[in-house]
Amino acid sequence: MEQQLSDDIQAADMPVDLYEAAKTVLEMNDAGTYTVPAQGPYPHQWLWDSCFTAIGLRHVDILRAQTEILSLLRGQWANGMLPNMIFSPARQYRRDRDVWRSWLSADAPDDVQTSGITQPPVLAEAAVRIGEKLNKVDRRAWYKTVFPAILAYHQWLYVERDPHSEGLVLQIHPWETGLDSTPPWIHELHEHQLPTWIQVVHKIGLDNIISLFRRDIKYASPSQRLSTLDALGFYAVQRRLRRKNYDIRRILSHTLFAIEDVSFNSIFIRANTHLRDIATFLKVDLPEELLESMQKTEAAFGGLWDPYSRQYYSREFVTHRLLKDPSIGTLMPLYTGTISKDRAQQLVKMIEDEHMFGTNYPVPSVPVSSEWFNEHAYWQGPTWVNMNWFIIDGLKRYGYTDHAAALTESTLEMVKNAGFSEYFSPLDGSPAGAENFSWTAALTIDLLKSAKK
Ligand code: 2M8
Repeated sequence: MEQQLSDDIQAADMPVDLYEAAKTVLEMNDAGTYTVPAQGPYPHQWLWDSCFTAIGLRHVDILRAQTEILSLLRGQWANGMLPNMIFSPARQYRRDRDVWRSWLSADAPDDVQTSGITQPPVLAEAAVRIGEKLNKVDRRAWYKTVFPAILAYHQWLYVERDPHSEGLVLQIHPWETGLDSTPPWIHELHEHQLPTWIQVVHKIGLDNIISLFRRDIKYASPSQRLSTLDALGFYAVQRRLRRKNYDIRRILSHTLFAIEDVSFNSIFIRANTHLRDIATFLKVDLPEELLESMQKTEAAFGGLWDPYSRQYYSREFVTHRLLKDPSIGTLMPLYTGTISKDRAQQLVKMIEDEHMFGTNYPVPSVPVSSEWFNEHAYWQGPTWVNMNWFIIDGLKRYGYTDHAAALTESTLEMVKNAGFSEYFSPLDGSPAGAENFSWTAALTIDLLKSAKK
């Protein structure tokens, strides 16, 4: 009650138009028990999108925020996996469901159709953020409801995605990182995973015809999306996973395309901390084996640091080779809260550097000095509000409150000027991608609320 009152007072001081406009976007994208990322290009439920949406919605309607999370759990597989997409059952999306054929795996749920891969584990963060808004009795009930699912999910990540018990978890498709076209992954895709048929299609210029069938470029300029060559590459990886019935042993038995992504693992470390906190609150013990794995992850994470360039990178699972195409992933360890103060300071220096991430509207998804940088090209340059949200949270926890406040302000200004776009140019803040994007709206609400704290 007390918390609710103080939030109401804060809401009174907010730029009402931005807050109200953000609420309207979420209402517009509300599909009943979940929120679609955007009308048109994204008609299904996505894993980390719903988590971000719930983080914003908790300020508006806590019950609806809880429903958003619970509707995600209906997609959980029997082995604990949470899929990155739960498909709309509408007739017109049959092709999307058929591409994945989740029914090929005995672990997939019977009543909903899903993808066969996951996305960054933001679920524990969303659960805790909702928990913060509840009184102790309601929080206990809430945690009791979601704890088994989060526990099963984290255990699955260790069992299937850390097969050698080395500590870091691997990803098997760029979509699992949420940063689809991020340079290190695209580089690897071209190195290991472009079958000859795709190269032939590209050579004879058939990609133009294939583009006609792409839903995403009906809603955004092709220059702001994945190239058709890369989209075909993604499709080839997905088809291979499907051929193996999403069985991880069969998938990993013959592949060089498995990466321990720095951004995913950063989010996982933070999520483990949240899971431990939830267990403490509920006074339940986490399995010893899981606690050991969590410790191992924090220790192994140091292996992603390159002392020469003083940056973090993702690495190949098989060879442990660091993938040194620079990207926003290098900053995500700030969000873990477990790296040293010295390393955090190195990362903050890069955020300040105008030749790297210190643009007019930070934080670019690729540093401006990189040959990959392109201000409007999907995950190869633009600023994304969800990434800023992670970085702001990390900056605060490492004591960089002024940096966090400045980044909050520039993010809100960008949204206020350009609307709730999917992403933005880090140079002039101009909008790109889909319009009326849910996580941009939801996290705007959260930033508006948190800016006062
Ligand atoms: C984008 O990814 C999907 C596939 O999962 C796509 O390209 O169609 C990414 O930006 C991802 O992070 C996001 O969750 C999804 C929906 O917003 O779109």
